[in-house]
Amino acid sequence: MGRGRTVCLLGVLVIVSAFVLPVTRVSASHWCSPLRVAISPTTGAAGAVTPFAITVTNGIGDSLDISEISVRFSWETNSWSWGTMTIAGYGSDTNTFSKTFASAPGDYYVEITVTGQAVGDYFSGTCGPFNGSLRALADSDGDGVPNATDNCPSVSNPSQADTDHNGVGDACDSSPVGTAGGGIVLLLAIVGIVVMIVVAVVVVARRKPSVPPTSPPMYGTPYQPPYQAPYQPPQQPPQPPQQPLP
Ligand SMILES: [Ca+2]
Ligand SMILES: [Ca+2]
Repeated sequence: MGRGRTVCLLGVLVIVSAFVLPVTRVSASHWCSPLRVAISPTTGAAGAVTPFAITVTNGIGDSLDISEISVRFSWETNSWSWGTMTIAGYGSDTNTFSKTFASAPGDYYVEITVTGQAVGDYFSGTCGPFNGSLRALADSDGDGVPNATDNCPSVSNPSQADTDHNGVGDACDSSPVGTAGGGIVLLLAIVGIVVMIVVAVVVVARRKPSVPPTSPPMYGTPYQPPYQAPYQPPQQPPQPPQQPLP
Protein backbone atom coordinates (compact mmCIF):
# COMPACT_ATOMS: atom_id res chain seq x y z
CA MET A 1 0.00 0.00 0.00
CA GLY A 2 2.71 2.44 1.05
CA ARG A 3 4.86 1.40 -1.85
CA GLY A 4 2.03 2.04 -4.24
CA ARG A 5 1.48 5.54 -2.91
CA THR A 6 5.15 6.32 -3.27
CA VAL A 7 5.14 5.22 -6.88
CA CYS A 8 2.09 7.33 -7.59
CA LEU A 9 3.67 10.35 -5.94
CA LEU A 10 6.85 9.99 -7.99
CA GLY A 11 4.75 9.70 -11.10
CA VAL A 12 2.99 12.93 -10.31
CA LEU A 13 6.30 14.68 -9.73
CA VAL A 14 7.65 13.44 -13.03
CA ILE A 15 4.58 14.71 -14.85
CA VAL A 16 4.76 18.11 -13.12
CA SER A 17 8.47 18.42 -13.86
CA ALA A 18 7.85 17.70 -17.48
CA PHE A 19 5.64 20.79 -17.70
CA VAL A 20 7.42 23.14 -15.29
CA LEU A 21 11.20 22.69 -15.55
CA PRO A 22 11.56 23.29 -19.30
CA VAL A 23 9.79 26.63 -18.85
CA THR A 24 11.56 28.08 -15.78
CA ARG A 25 15.00 26.55 -16.02
CA VAL A 26 17.14 28.71 -18.28
CA SER A 27 20.82 28.21 -18.85
CA ALA A 28 22.71 30.58 -16.56
CA SER A 29 25.36 31.16 -19.21
CA HIS A 30 23.10 32.38 -22.02
CA TRP A 31 24.06 35.98 -21.22
CA CYS A 32 27.79 35.25 -20.91
CA SER A 33 28.59 34.97 -24.57
CA PRO A 34 27.16 38.39 -25.56
CA LEU A 35 28.59 39.99 -22.40
CA ARG A 36 31.43 42.49 -22.94
CA VAL A 37 33.99 43.48 -20.32
CA ALA A 38 36.62 46.22 -20.78
CA ILE A 39 39.24 47.78 -18.52
CA SER A 40 40.99 51.16 -18.84
CA PRO A 41 43.59 52.51 -18.90
CA THR A 42 45.73 49.76 -20.34
CA THR A 43 49.00 51.66 -19.80
CA GLY A 44 50.31 53.64 -16.86
CA ALA A 45 53.35 54.64 -14.87
CA ALA A 46 54.98 51.75 -13.06
CA GLY A 47 54.26 51.86 -9.35
CA ALA A 48 51.73 54.69 -9.64
CA VAL A 49 48.32 54.65 -7.99
CA THR A 50 46.02 54.43 -10.99
CA PRO A 51 42.21 54.74 -11.26
CA PHE A 52 41.20 51.61 -13.16
CA ALA A 53 37.69 51.49 -14.63
CA ILE A 54 35.90 48.29 -15.61
CA THR A 55 32.90 48.57 -17.92
CA VAL A 56 30.44 45.71 -18.33
CA THR A 57 28.03 45.77 -21.26
CA ASN A 58 24.93 43.63 -21.30
CA GLY A 59 24.44 41.89 -24.64
CA ILE A 60 20.88 40.65 -24.13
CA GLY A 61 17.51 42.34 -23.83
CA ASP A 62 16.91 41.20 -20.26
CA SER A 63 18.41 43.17 -17.40
CA LEU A 64 21.27 41.69 -15.40
CA ASP A 65 21.91 41.71 -11.67
CA ILE A 66 25.67 41.43 -11.31
CA SER A 67 26.43 40.20 -7.81
CA GLU A 68 30.21 40.09 -8.10
CA ILE A 69 33.02 41.30 -10.36
CA SER A 70 36.23 39.56 -9.43
CA VAL A 71 39.49 41.05 -10.73
CA ARG A 72 43.02 39.72 -10.53
CA PHE A 73 46.05 41.61 -11.78
CA SER A 74 48.91 39.36 -12.78
CA TRP A 75 51.42 41.21 -10.60
CA GLU A 76 49.40 40.22 -7.54
CA THR A 77 48.14 36.92 -6.17
CA ASN A 78 44.93 38.16 -4.59
CA SER A 79 41.71 38.91 -6.43
CA TRP A 80 39.73 42.08 -5.90
CA SER A 81 35.98 42.48 -5.65
CA TRP A 82 35.07 45.26 -8.09
CA GLY A 83 31.57 45.82 -6.73
CA THR A 84 28.13 45.02 -8.10
CA MET A 85 25.98 46.33 -10.93
CA THR A 86 22.42 46.39 -12.16
CA ILE A 87 22.47 46.65 -15.95
CA ALA A 88 19.42 47.23 -18.13
CA GLY A 89 18.93 45.26 -21.31
CA TYR A 90 21.68 46.14 -23.80
CA GLY A 91 22.94 48.72 -21.29
CA SER A 92 26.30 49.11 -19.57
CA ASP A 93 27.79 50.23 -16.30
CA THR A 94 31.28 51.21 -15.07
CA ASN A 95 32.93 50.74 -11.70
CA THR A 96 36.18 52.57 -10.92
CA PHE A 97 38.72 51.86 -8.19
CA SER A 98 42.29 52.97 -7.61
CA LYS A 99 45.00 50.35 -7.75
CA THR A 100 48.78 50.53 -7.66
CA PHE A 101 50.25 49.60 -11.03
CA ALA A 102 53.02 47.02 -11.24
CA SER A 103 56.20 48.43 -9.74
CA ALA A 104 58.44 47.12 -12.53
CA PRO A 105 58.00 48.24 -16.15
CA GLY A 106 56.71 45.52 -18.44
CA ASP A 107 53.66 43.73 -19.84
CA TYR A 108 51.01 42.22 -17.57
CA TYR A 109 47.49 40.89 -17.83
CA VAL A 110 44.27 41.04 -15.87
CA GLU A 111 41.57 38.40 -15.36
CA ILE A 112 37.96 39.40 -14.72
CA THR A 113 35.03 37.11 -13.88
CA VAL A 114 31.44 38.29 -13.65
CA THR A 115 28.81 36.55 -11.56
CA GLY A 116 25.14 37.44 -11.89
CA GLN A 117 21.67 36.56 -12.96
CA ALA A 118 19.47 37.67 -15.78
CA VAL A 119 15.78 38.36 -15.33
CA GLY A 120 13.95 35.04 -15.78
CA ASP A 121 16.92 32.89 -14.79
CA TYR A 122 16.41 30.36 -12.10
CA PHE A 123 20.05 30.34 -10.99
CA SER A 124 22.95 32.74 -11.18
CA GLY A 125 26.02 31.98 -13.23
CA THR A 126 29.63 33.05 -13.57
CA CYS A 127 31.07 34.30 -16.85
CA GLY A 128 34.71 34.54 -17.80
CA PRO A 129 37.46 34.96 -17.13
CA PHE A 130 37.81 37.90 -19.48
CA ASN A 131 41.48 38.71 -20.09
CA GLY A 132 43.04 42.10 -20.76
CA SER A 133 46.60 43.27 -21.44
CA LEU A 134 48.27 45.98 -19.35
CA ARG A 135 51.63 47.69 -19.75
CA ALA A 136 53.57 49.43 -16.98
CA LEU A 137 55.80 52.24 -18.30
CA ALA A 138 59.11 53.36 -16.82
CA ASP A 139 58.86 56.29 -14.39
CA SER A 140 62.37 57.13 -13.13
CA ASP A 141 61.36 59.85 -10.68
CA GLY A 142 58.26 58.03 -9.45
CA ASP A 143 55.93 61.01 -9.86
CA GLY A 144 53.26 59.05 -11.69
CA VAL A 145 54.13 60.43 -15.13
CA PRO A 146 55.95 58.00 -17.45
CA ASN A 147 59.37 59.09 -18.69
CA ALA A 148 58.17 59.29 -22.29
CA THR A 149 55.72 62.08 -21.47
CA ASP A 150 57.35 63.63 -18.37
CA ASN A 151 58.61 67.21 -18.85
CA CYS A 152 61.09 66.56 -16.02
CA PRO A 153 61.84 62.83 -16.26
CA SER A 154 64.49 62.95 -13.53
CA VAL A 155 62.82 65.38 -11.13
CA SER A 156 59.53 64.60 -9.44
CA ASN A 157 56.86 67.06 -10.63
CA PRO A 158 53.43 65.46 -10.57
CA SER A 159 51.75 68.72 -11.65
CA GLN A 160 53.91 69.02 -14.81
CA ALA A 161 53.75 72.82 -14.40
CA ASP A 162 55.54 74.65 -17.23
CA THR A 163 55.04 78.38 -16.77
CA ASP A 164 56.90 79.54 -19.89
CA HIS A 165 55.54 76.69 -22.06
CA ASN A 166 58.94 75.71 -23.41
CA GLY A 167 58.40 72.01 -22.85
CA VAL A 168 60.63 71.88 -19.76
CA GLY A 169 58.84 71.70 -16.43
CA ASP A 170 59.35 74.42 -13.82
CA ALA A 171 60.94 71.88 -11.47
CA CYS A 172 63.90 71.36 -13.81
CA ASP A 173 63.87 74.58 -15.89
CA SER A 174 66.83 76.90 -15.17
CA SER A 175 64.62 79.88 -16.02
CA PRO A 176 61.06 78.75 -15.39
CA VAL A 177 59.54 82.17 -16.09
CA GLY A 178 61.48 82.98 -19.29
CA THR A 179 64.94 83.44 -20.84
CA ALA A 180 67.72 84.54 -18.44
CA GLY A 181 68.15 88.34 -18.61
CA GLY A 182 64.97 88.68 -20.57
CA GLY A 183 63.64 91.30 -18.17
CA ILE A 184 66.74 93.50 -18.54
CA VAL A 185 66.63 93.28 -22.32
CA LEU A 186 63.01 94.34 -22.31
CA LEU A 187 63.76 97.28 -19.99
CA LEU A 188 66.63 98.48 -22.21
CA ALA A 189 64.41 98.27 -25.27
CA ILE A 190 61.76 100.42 -23.62
CA VAL A 191 64.33 103.02 -22.52
CA GLY A 192 65.78 103.16 -26.06
CA ILE A 193 62.36 103.80 -27.57
CA VAL A 194 61.65 106.59 -25.08
CA VAL A 195 65.00 108.29 -25.83
CA MET A 196 64.34 108.18 -29.58
CA ILE A 197 60.94 109.78 -29.12
CA VAL A 198 62.40 112.60 -26.99
CA VAL A 199 65.17 113.31 -29.54
CA ALA A 200 62.66 113.43 -32.38
CA VAL A 201 60.49 115.92 -30.49
CA VAL A 202 63.47 118.19 -29.78
CA VAL A 203 64.62 118.21 -33.41
CA VAL A 204 61.17 119.10 -34.68
CA ALA A 205 60.87 121.89 -32.09
CA ARG A 206 64.16 123.46 -33.20
CA ARG A 207 63.20 123.49 -36.86
CA LYS A 208 59.92 125.23 -36.24
CA PRO A 209 60.20 129.15 -36.65
CA SER A 210 59.45 131.14 -33.60
CA VAL A 211 56.39 133.35 -34.04
CA PRO A 212 55.37 135.93 -31.48
CA PRO A 213 52.23 134.78 -29.92
CA THR A 214 50.52 138.17 -30.59
CA SER A 215 51.43 138.40 -34.29
CA PRO A 216 48.67 137.67 -36.72
CA PRO A 217 49.16 134.66 -38.86
CA MET A 218 51.06 135.34 -42.05
CA TYR A 219 50.09 133.75 -45.30
CA GLY A 220 52.70 134.31 -48.03
CA THR A 221 54.57 137.57 -49.03
CA PRO A 222 52.74 140.86 -48.45
CA TYR A 223 51.46 142.59 -51.67
CA GLN A 224 53.87 145.17 -53.17
CA PRO A 225 52.29 147.54 -55.79
CA PRO A 226 54.45 148.23 -58.86
CA TYR A 227 56.68 151.32 -58.65
CA GLN A 228 55.31 154.54 -60.25
CA ALA A 229 57.34 157.71 -60.73
CA PRO A 230 55.87 160.93 -59.32
CA TYR A 231 53.66 162.84 -61.75
CA GLN A 232 55.55 165.57 -63.86
CA PRO A 233 53.33 168.06 -65.82
CA PRO A 234 54.40 168.68 -69.46
CA GLN A 235 56.60 171.75 -69.95
CA GLN A 236 55.09 174.72 -72.02
CA PRO A 237 57.20 176.13 -74.94
CA PRO A 238 58.51 179.69 -74.36
CA GLN A 239 56.06 182.41 -75.38
CA PRO A 240 57.33 185.21 -77.85
CA PRO A 241 57.50 188.69 -76.34
CA GLN A 242 54.29 190.69 -76.72
CA GLN A 243 54.41 193.71 -79.14
CA PRO A 244 53.06 197.09 -77.95
CA LEU A 245 49.71 198.00 -79.46
CA PRO A 246 49.84 200.91 -82.01
CA1 LIG B 1 58.07 60.77 -14.01
CA1 LIG C 1 59.53 75.68 -18.71
